[in-house]
Amino acid sequence: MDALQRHTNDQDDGSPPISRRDLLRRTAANGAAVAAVALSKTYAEADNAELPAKSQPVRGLLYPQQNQHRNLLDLSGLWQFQLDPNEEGEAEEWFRALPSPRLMPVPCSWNDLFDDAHNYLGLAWYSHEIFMPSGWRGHRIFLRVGSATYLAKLWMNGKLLTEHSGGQLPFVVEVTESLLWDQKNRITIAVENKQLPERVPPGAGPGGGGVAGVMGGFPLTTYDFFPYSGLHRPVQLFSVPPSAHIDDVTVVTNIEGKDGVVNLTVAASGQYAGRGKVRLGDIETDLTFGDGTTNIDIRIPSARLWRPNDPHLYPLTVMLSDGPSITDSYSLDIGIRTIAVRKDQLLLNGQPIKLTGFGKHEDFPLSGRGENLPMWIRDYELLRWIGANSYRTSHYPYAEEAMRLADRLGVLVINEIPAVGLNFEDSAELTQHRLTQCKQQIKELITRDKNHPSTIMWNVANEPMAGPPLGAGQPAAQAVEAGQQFFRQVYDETRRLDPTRPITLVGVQGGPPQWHGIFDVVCINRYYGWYTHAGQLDQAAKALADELDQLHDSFRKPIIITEFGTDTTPGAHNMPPEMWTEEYQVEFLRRYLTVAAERPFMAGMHVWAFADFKTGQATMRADGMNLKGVFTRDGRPKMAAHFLRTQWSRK
Ligand code: GCB
Repeated sequence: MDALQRHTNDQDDGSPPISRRDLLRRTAANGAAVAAVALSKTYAEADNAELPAKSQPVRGLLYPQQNQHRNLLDLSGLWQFQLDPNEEGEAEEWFRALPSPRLMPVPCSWNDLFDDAHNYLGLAWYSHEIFMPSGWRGHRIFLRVGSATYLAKLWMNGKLLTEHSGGQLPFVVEVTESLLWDQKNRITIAVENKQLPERVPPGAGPGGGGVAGVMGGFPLTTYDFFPYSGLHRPVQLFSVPPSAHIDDVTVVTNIEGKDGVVNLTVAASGQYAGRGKVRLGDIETDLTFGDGTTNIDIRIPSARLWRPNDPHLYPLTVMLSDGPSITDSYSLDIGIRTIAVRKDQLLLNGQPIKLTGFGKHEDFPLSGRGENLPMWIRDYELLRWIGANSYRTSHYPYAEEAMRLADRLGVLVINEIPAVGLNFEDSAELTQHRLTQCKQQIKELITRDKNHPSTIMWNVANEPMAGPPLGAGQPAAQAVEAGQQFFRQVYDETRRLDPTRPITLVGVQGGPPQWHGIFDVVCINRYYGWYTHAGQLDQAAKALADELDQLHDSFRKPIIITEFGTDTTPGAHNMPPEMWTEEYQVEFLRRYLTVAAERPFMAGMHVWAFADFKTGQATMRADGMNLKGVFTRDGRPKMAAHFLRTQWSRK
């Protein structure tokens, strides 16, 4: 272990170590005044803010659907919108009507549509009127917000109904009693995206809060992607029957010989103790509920297993019944597959699998982080074209439609909570708040995505730190220990919530290796040849190879490189390859793939990144962009994309 640390801390290229924190200090000279103001403002506000430490209840987060028993209204479209920099909206009752609204699409980020909203991270209001036909009367009606980044407060007809914190996961609230029939009803959602130290991801602040401005950027964040804000996923209204309804469905699949065994748990509302049915493919069987739940095993003889080259889905319908009549039903498509770790191998359906693919972002011009179905369809097409079988939802949960598509198209997903920018040198108090939120986020994510066969692993953090990254100093012992205790608890909670999938943590270059010992798979991000060993790919490849061997010796677990890549200006060329050129990106990727191919314990290689993406303005980020994509932001291939295709294409 010591040898490993020593190695990553050595700079054998003769260049001085780069610390991103130092970089901030050096490069933020121009932006220093702005940054200082932003820091003291956000931190002062944080002092007064109510810390969102209380755990929020998670009910079932089933994706809403329409059928004989359920209604569904998608409220996507143009909403009214108003920034509230002075935070006067609540006192002035903007939940009744916005005083001077403009139009804003939902889903969408607010940042790219109006210049005054571009870098805005404060409070903003969304308002929308819907007509409620009395045809829905007699049902229970819920409002579901797919994601509101970061903190949301929701009013219906002027009445505050709920709050939610955490930017990328849905929340649901019952609105039945607040609705007016055959009239217009006003929904108001206040959304706020301050970068506060006690949040996850943490904002930058004096006395704590990650590495302030990882890239020395503006807006100031602890992470390297643009802090897009707003209602990023659809808002939906749905109804369920008034008596009992299906609240949650949990599917766990196993393989016995040639058979698939589907373990099904159904939760119904209100201690339901009646009967039900389940249909899986052409198998139908009765269910008996007690105290609102039922559990059953269903065997599918000679099952067609779900896998990337044949992502077969079986239709599953769960029903509640009252005598011969069905009173509620819910359908989903399930895949029968297993995912496991055996020694240093990752096994899909009992067979070793190697992940090929990328870290991605939800990022596109104008729509920002808003759910963008054309982007998703094109991204999956490009993944198919290039021969990738997987990606990671860096650095937050992605849209539910993206997860549903992954099931259908046979793409494997490492599913990540928004825990990016954690730094265990911060105070114990901040760490405790973040722990509460990480546990809440993993709970909400598992509740939302547990039935997707495409999700093969949970990732609980990206690049947590215990001191400077990239070998710019030894991790601090106390911080390493604080992280150890933190991740032990997050691991145990994740394992309690999902006993089936491997759990991982994505480690930063130069970070403490010990934390990997807690997890099932070792995932690491490495930038030898970019942030260190700049321009020296032979030395970079050697450093990588040595570290991988040491990690394998230490842990004997599967290893995945979840990030490796170089910023590359599209159209920049040079011989011999130099940094920022397309040739350099190709040569860098070639070295890494070669090193991995020589090591049978390598379970996957995810290039950083799938496409160029927007980040804060910074000296190290040309054009406010991270250019490590192998595709441009609009999906045009760089040379590296063609190179990867020759390596990965399914033959
Ligand atoms: C990382 C981060 C990622 C950054 C990337 C980079 O290690 O996980 O969010 O974008 O490095 O390009 O520096």
